[in-house]
Amino acid sequence: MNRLVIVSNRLPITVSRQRGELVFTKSVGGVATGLGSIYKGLKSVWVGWPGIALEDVTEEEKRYITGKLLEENCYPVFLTRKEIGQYYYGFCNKTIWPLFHYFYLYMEYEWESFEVYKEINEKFLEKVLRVAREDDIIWVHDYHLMLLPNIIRERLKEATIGFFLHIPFPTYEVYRLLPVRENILRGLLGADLIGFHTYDYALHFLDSVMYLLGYEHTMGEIEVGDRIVKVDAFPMGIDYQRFASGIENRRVQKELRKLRKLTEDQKLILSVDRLDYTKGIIQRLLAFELFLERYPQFHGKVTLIMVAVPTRTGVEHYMNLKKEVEELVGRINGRFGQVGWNPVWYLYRSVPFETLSTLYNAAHVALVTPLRDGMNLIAKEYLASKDRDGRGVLVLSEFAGASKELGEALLVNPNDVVGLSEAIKVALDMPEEEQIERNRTMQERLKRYTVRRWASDFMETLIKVARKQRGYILMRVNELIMSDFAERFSNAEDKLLLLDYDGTLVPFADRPEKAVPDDHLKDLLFRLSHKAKVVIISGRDRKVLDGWFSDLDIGLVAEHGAWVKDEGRWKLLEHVASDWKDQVRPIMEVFVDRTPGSFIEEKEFSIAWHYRKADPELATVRARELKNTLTTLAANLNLGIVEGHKVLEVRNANINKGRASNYWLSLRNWDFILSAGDDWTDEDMFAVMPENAITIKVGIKATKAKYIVESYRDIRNILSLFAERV
Ligand code: GDG
Repeated sequence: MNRLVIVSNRLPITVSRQRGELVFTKSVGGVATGLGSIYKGLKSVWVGWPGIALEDVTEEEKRYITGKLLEENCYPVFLTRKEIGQYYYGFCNKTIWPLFHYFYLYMEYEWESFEVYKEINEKFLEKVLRVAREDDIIWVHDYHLMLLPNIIRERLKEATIGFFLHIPFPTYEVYRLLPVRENILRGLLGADLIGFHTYDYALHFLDSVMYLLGYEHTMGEIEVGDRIVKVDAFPMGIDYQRFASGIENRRVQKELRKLRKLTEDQKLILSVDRLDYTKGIIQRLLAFELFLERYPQFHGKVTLIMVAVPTRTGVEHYMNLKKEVEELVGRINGRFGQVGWNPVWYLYRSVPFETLSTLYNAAHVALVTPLRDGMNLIAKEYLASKDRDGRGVLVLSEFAGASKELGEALLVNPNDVVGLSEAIKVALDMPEEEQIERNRTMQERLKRYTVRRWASDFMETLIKVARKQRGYILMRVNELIMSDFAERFSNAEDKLLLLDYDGTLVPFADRPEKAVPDDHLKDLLFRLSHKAKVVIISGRDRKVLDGWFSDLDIGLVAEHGAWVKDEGRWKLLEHVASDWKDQVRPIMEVFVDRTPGSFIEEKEFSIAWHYRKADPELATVRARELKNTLTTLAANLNLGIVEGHKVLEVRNANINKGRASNYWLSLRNWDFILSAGDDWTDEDMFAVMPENAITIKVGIKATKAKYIVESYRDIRNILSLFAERV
């Protein structure tokens, strides 16, 4: 197995100074807890910030820390106070964090902070370059290091790089507010695989890439220059057994007994989060207050235990939030509290695992109600802790990524304080059988899809993508291969060149009639026509092809093979009907009206709906709709629906470029054959080529061709080499 290099902002171990001494503790937070539980099992090393500022340690201490961390396979990246301020508190947590959680009014942007963000990403790069070996898999995590994949790629062209975002990726309309939106996308696209917690986030990302960089995707694969980048959802799981067996821990049992004694006839509601404005803590408290107001019968009978873990304490919004939360807790306790009963127990600190496990075990209800959350592991950990008897109610925000997997929870809109207060009531009243039934279904899922499974799924996919990438690299035509082609060309007697036109010999134009052959191409074809049989094999109609090429001595194929022009005469390959067009045309016209920018192109034996000028997102949906609408009709009339590059074409099923190619192949005993094309319709041509033919696909896509080139320019280069040969 390859070694894994994990790269994240924080190491799983945090170094701090307590009473003058250096202390090493486990880091809290989703990324550290999630990955921390697996990285030791895998053959892996970890690169990250140890949590202490460079100014706060002496040179000797720095060496000591480095040595200690190395024992745990951790490699520290040290940061100065100023760097932490501008990178971590600045760009990461004042710009990206609020924006990606839809708090765009909280977003502050300073270009200097982004400069420092870049520098820190480069610092991480230096460390990665020192640590990583060839064949390692590099897995970069989260929003602190979004430029890293691409800068690693610039230095290690062939590296296998994965990236996972632990927070939401917002919808394009929100993402586009970011001043450096293109830089971030380009940074991420350096990875081979980009993972998100949910499909929504993945789709938002793909949208942004399409709108801002113009790259389309097919089934989540984006073609970026000469590489493929895969985008997919991998919902992060937890270490299920660790939480399920928490109850077996002696300390947990002891704490549990103590807690039960204290709260004997009470129902306990639990909330645990970092004290962050995205977590919906204020709304939760307001809902609890309203609940107490509406249902006095619960006074003295229910307690909300609220663990709020300190986080980003230097940032203004966090300081304000803390104040607001504390005032609200005070108000609720002052308003409803009685001697011997405080409605809210507020713990502003991080608690040890045993206490967390005790609280999960004791709580009748867990209130997990973030306004936005990438995933939320607390919800999952709570359910796992209830493995033994299945009791307990999870109230979960529909804005947490986890809600996509935990549909049996009581799902709530955390902004609806009234609804939330009612959900608390429903949760407290829920019959035990119902609790168990709901929880068992969710527990089964969590047991299967653990954090280990999540990591192995991600890595497996990453390795697959990287392999495919290597496959493409092997298929790519380089200078050496080109000169071999030229050699074979000049040694042969009877040479056949079957060339698609749009996208293969010329770039795409926004309207088909604009893609007129330029002088250079005409000259090239002219020179080639004296050395080989040149055939343009196109989807265009006879008139257009004649208009462009009738002055050259070359063969033509029009309408994907309906017509062949050999020795100056057009012939039909066989009799084909075209009366079906009257049925298809009106349907397509409706789609033209509904999709601004799209248009119909009618040929003798086919009709095509072009959408390359339409809004890409709308057009993709419409293309799918149109295809569905036409499918039954097509089957009845023996028609084929062909998807080309931003075009949907309907034509007789038995006409295709394969049949047309056969016509030319059978004319002579060719000892050199080259065919080139760029879209689906050309695959029929590749399919009928004899074993010794050179087949070239333009663009990196799945193909039957043997070789790949990046653009029409490469095809012209190859043809020029042929033309120059004596
Ligand atoms: C980010 C995303 C995503 C918390 N307090 C204590 C404690 N924890 C542990 C929990 C849990 C983790 O920290 C918190 O994870 P979350 O998922 O709730 O939230 P974030 O820290 O915001 O994490 C989030 C996550 O990354 C993973 O991708 O789910 O959406 O925001 O594991 O157990 N552990 C202990 N004491 C505490 O006081 N021992």
